[in-house]
Amino acid sequence: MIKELEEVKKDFLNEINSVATLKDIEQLKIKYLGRKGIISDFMKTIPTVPAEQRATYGLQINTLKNEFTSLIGDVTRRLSRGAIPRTEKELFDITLPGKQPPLGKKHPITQTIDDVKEAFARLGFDVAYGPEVELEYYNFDALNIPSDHPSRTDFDTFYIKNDILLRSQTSTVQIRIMEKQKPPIRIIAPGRVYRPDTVDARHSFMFHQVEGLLVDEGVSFTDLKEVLNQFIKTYFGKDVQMRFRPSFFPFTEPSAEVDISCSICSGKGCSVCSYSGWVEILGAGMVDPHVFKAVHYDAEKYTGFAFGMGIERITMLKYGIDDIRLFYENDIRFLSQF
Ligand code: 2U9
Repeated sequence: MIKELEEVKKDFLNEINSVATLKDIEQLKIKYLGRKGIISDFMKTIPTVPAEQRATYGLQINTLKNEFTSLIGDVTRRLSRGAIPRTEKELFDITLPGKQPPLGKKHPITQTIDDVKEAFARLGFDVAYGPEVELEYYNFDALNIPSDHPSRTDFDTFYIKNDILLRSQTSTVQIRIMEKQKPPIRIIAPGRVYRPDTVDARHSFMFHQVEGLLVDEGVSFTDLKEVLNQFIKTYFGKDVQMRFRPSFFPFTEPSAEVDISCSICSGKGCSVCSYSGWVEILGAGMVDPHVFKAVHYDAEKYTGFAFGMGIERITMLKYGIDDIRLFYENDIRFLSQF
């Protein structure tokens, strides 16, 4: 190869090695391969070369042109893939279709809490919250739970120290509200509660509850029944039936456990309802006068009702979920179905 062509090749290689953007490579291409570029200038000198050297000379220029074209192609592709930063203008292609960001959604437990809040908001209930680390007084004493009650032992309650524990029910919130406010009271208290149960398909050491409390003059058991009836119809559907069974809780008197017709088999009988057609969904009753005494309410003047239910439980019944652990495993395949 003649000396001038070797010089050109050396310059070209130096320059292409320091190229950083697509703009640089475009300029390099114009400089060497453009219509008025260096290679083109060499082409124009072919007729001036003696006839016997002309073919070799032409071939050398052409080889060089092919080499430059190929190298420019390589670097252009590398820069387009983003191996070397490109300018913002080069990155932005208005004609490309937009990217769909992956959209998250609410956890089914959060969704149920929202549904319950909405159902009770229609009936005039406010929402109240309180601490998960509680005093024994709010979790037991104020709720008329006797000092020898089995739920107070460390088989049923997580103690942090002496009289400080992880709340095992959200009733603590209602006591705290009643301490601060006079009737009328109409609240629901959703939140996490803790019990040292062995984890299985139906139990967890932490779950969610929502409890409700209504206190006013002249509140009767009939009011309780109709409030729960309204809630059940809103949450589970219009065709769901409700039934009350007598029960006992230290904080309500009289007390009841409430069943609904099985939402999985519509009461015909299935494994969820143990072929009885009914499933228990909550407990309820009229607030025991001892509880009113603890918060200095006049039990002669005021009456009230309270109820409590497990959020996981009602969610499982509504959607036919057979294992509580699914709520806590963060498996997107499960969570994305709701
Ligand atoms: C105050 C007075 C009374 C709340 C109530 C129940 C009945 C009940 C359980 C349902 C399933 C707990 O999650 S669960 O295991 N709850 O059966 N809860 S009455 O009674 C109250 C609350 C607050 C001041």
